[in-house]
Amino acid sequence: MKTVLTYGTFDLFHIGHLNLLKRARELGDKLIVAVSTDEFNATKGKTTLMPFEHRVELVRSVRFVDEVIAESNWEQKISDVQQHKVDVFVMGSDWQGKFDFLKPYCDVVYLPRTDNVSSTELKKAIQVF
Ligand code: C2G
Repeated sequence: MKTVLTYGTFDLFHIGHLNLLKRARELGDKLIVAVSTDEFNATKGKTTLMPFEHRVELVRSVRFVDEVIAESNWEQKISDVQQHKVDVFVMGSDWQGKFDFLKPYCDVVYLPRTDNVSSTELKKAIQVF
């Protein structure tokens, strides 16, 4: 059993998120997704249109997501990797190198982002209507 772990906010769940999760899942047999809590986002000065519970439910509904956990701080990744016996940690390429400290614990893979879509762009587009 090869376990993959990734983290994200997943606000306004879109094709870029889906592509990332799909490719992450293809790197193993089980995909765990950590979704950032509203409180953790507040510490990053980040607001989301969707509350944590909605973002969790949307990610959990993706057929190739096996488990969803909460991301409530920056420090939990090593213990998450150890607790869930993670083999592969995956993030989009906008995080290239930022999580290399996990390399002693598991493989670290950065996947190319999907072009021309982001939660920020979608928010701007929605405001126009
Ligand atoms: N992503 C992507 N292509 C896009 C948009 C996002 O591949 N067009 C990827 C990001 O690289 C990330 C994942 O989808 O790996 C989730 O993106 P966000 O919800 O924006 O996550 P972020 O706010 O970067 O939170 O501790 C890490 C943080 O929780 C990451």
